[in-house]
Amino acid sequence: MTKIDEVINKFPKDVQTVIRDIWDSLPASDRNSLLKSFTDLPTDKALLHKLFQLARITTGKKHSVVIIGPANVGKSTLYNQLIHSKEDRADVGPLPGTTQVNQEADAGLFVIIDTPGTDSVGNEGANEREFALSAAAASDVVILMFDAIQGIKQTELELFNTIRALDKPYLIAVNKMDLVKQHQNAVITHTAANLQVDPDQIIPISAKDPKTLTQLLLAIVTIEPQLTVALGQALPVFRRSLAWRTTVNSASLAAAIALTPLPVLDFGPLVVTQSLMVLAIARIYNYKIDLKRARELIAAFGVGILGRTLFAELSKLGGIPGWLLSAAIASSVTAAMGYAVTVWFEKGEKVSNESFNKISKGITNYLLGTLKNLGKKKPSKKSLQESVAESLLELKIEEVSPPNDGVESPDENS
Ligand SMILES: Nc1nc2c(ncn2[C@@H]2O[C@H](COP(=O)(O)OP(=O)(O)OP(=O)(O)O)[C@@H](O)[C@H]2O)c(=O)[nH]1
Ligand SMILES: [Mg+2]
Repeated sequence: MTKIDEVINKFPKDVQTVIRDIWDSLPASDRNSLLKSFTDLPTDKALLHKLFQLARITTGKKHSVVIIGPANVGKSTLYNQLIHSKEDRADVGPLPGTTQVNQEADAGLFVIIDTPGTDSVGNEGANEREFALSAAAASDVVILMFDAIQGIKQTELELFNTIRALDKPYLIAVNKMDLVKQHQNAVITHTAANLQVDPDQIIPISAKDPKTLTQLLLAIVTIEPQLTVALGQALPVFRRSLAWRTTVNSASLAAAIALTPLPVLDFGPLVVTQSLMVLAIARIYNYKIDLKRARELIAAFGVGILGRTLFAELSKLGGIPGWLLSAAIASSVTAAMGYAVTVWFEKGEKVSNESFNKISKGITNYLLGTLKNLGKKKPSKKSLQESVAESLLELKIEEVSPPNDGVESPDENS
């Protein structure tokens, strides 16, 4: 344990306990393999922190998401969409005040909490408000819900300010958008103006219709990456986009790692990043694999060799700064890896090595194109990471690799 203590002690005091918790919750076999890789981990704290965040995805630590808002806005309806077991269903009704106490239920790896409306009157109303606000104070993420028709009045504004003062991640959802049809944009603009936030911060939903919840769920993932896995398990229709987001996070981290001038591509931190990505995607698809298996999968695609070949090939062309080349390659092979394991877990098909090489090369070229605007000078890790993430989120894999191209069945070559 000495080595891990050394690593943990590098962090600010207040995050040390969190990291210790995560570490302690990892199975012993994973701890041992990770410990081996720590020998050549970067000493950069931000990168380490990011790695631990990814590691957290692979552990079972439960987070809580609370839904809070005025009475009758549709909180319990949304809650019912997210819970795992029908037995936990909340009562929904047309009259305000249907929910009178907090209720919580399992939604995969995270817990979702439904609360009473915060704007009922009288002693009972005050109690209900208290229940709701204390749940918000105790949870990891707050979904603040308003009603498209009711809009934002003084009480809604006060509630918003109270939640904002908690200083924790929150999302603003406006529900019942189905009722305002052609006025949707106006509702969003008005709500944003009344709350004095950017219209992008307003997430329109119709809690009755699960198809309208993608943006909300992806927003939760963005503020709490640890919840990715949980959402994937709870709601299979979102698995592919969650897996891609996990891939993008890992691939942009890989780019930042590759900025450090070290023998490119198969040194510890990159492999750790890729392994954690594979574990996270496996968890999204409800497969339980260990770190050893994740590494075998990565090795099966020949990621290290491919990276070196690409590097040698592209540096011959000249004109591309070394840092840019290694960042683009580290990132693209990681992204291709994420794509390939997603196909594997989703369809049970192994992308052929030929096709994998083509995809990696395609993404490398794509990134070399989009990252040009960073200039010739080596950027900071943070801005590189952001640019890579932004580019990859816009990437359509089919554009760098034709669909149904070179897919083998898993038993031919596994
Ligand atoms: N049209 C429409 N109606 C909805 C939607 N979501 C919920 N409702 C309706 O709104 C009413 C209130 O829904 P609930 O989920 O009980 O609302 P709540 O916020 O939990 O209400 P309280 O528990 O009283 O605070 C019900 O009649 C729901 O069917 C939606 O997306 N569109
Ligand atoms: Mg309710």
